[in-house]
Amino acid sequence: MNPILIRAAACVMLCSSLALAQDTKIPGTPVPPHGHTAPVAATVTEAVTVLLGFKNSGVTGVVRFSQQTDGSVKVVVNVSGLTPNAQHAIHIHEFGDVSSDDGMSTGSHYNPDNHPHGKPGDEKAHAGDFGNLSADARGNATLELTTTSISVAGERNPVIGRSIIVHDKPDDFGQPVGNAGGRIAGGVIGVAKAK
Ligand SMILES: [Cu+2]
Ligand SMILES: [Zn+2]
Repeated sequence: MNPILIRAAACVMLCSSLALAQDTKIPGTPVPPHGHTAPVAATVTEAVTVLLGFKNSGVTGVVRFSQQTDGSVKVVVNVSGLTPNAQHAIHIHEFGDVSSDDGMSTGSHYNPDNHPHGKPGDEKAHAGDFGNLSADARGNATLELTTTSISVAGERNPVIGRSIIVHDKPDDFGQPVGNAGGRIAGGVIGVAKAK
């Protein structure tokens, strides 16, 4: 079925349910305007991920995404509980499903452009390739990057509803997914309050 027909069908269903709602309204209750509004996601410009450890790894963190007016996205990562003085791969994974305790239910790297694995700034890389976190002597790491490979919730590779995964080992940028070992923390990318 073509997308326009699907939208038309959805409109018919929505409009008829609104008509029903109007028929049965309590007298004096305001009726919402009967029109089309922009999808909620289009208005979302901030997102957040709370990272929790898999298998009691003790790794926790927060990742914040801010849609910039030039179309890029600023990403700020703060993670603790990592192996001190070590590098840990960090990626956006394709599914926002962190239900398995090994993180495997989040699938592979978020790759809507069907590119090979790479690192931030590469001409062709997975949209979710964020490279590595560098943990300090206390096991804390911060990372800031600005990327045009994604949008928060726009047309270009939206990340809302996907997930962030932190790995046990460094990303060596080898194919197909960087040889980064197990998944030690993860979280879903959710809608955050607008600034
Ligand atoms: Cu990964
Ligand atoms: Zn990748």
